[in-house]
Amino acid sequence: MKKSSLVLLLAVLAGTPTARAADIIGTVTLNGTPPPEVPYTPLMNDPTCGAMYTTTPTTHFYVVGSNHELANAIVSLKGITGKSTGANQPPVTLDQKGCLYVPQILAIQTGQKLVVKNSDSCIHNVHCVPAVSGNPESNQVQMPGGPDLTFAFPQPEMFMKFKCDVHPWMFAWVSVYDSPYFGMSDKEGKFIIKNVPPGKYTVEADHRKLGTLTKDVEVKDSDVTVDFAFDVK
Ligand SMILES: [Cu+2]
Repeated sequence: MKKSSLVLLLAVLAGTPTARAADIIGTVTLNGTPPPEVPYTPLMNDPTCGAMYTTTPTTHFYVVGSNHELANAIVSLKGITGKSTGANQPPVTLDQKGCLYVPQILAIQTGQKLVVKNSDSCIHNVHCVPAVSGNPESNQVQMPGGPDLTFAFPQPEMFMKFKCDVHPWMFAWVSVYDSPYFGMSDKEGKFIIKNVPPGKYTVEADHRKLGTLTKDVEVKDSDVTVDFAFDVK
C-alpha cells in the first residue's frame, strides 16, 4: 500500500475531519408577472419553418413555474478564473430544431466543446458573435443532415450570441466560464454548483432578461443553500 493511501485510510478509520468540497444548492424564483412571451410570427411566415407547426410557437424568455420557480438562471462563483476543466468535459449540444435553437440558454467552460446540430430538413447558418476579444467569430452554413459543427472558446463571456443568418428570429445565448463552478436553474428553479472547495465566495445569479443578483456565502465542510429571488423589472 502506498504511503498516501495508508494516510487516507487511517484518516477515514479515525473519522478525522478533513476539508472536503461541498455543493452550493438553491432555488431561483421570480417575483411578479413577467411580460407576455412574443409569438414567432416571422417563423410562421416562412413556408418551410411554418409548416413544422400547427400553432405559433412563442419565445421562452421567462420560464416560470406555478410557485414562481425560475428556470434558465445561471448561478456561478464570481471571480474564479483559471480553473477550467473544460477540455476534459463531455461536449454540450446545441440543436436546431423547428427553426429554433434548442436550448436557447447554455453554459459551458472555456475549452469545452459545444457541438451544434441541425435536426431540421432545412439549411441553417450558424453565426456566433462573441463580444470578448480572443473568442473567435464564426459563420458557417449547416446543411440538413450535414455534419455537426464544433466550437470552443478560450475566454469567459456572458451570454455570447449565436444567431442564424437564414432565420433572423433564431438566437441562442452561450455563457462561457473559466471554472466548473456554475449551474443552471431547472424548471423547479433548482441549481447545484458541485464540489466547491471551502472558502468565502460571492455567488452570482444571471438571467438574460432579469440581470444579476449576488450573495456572499462561506463554504465549510457541508452543503450550503443559497436562494435567489429576481423581481420583474
Ligand atoms: Cu436557421
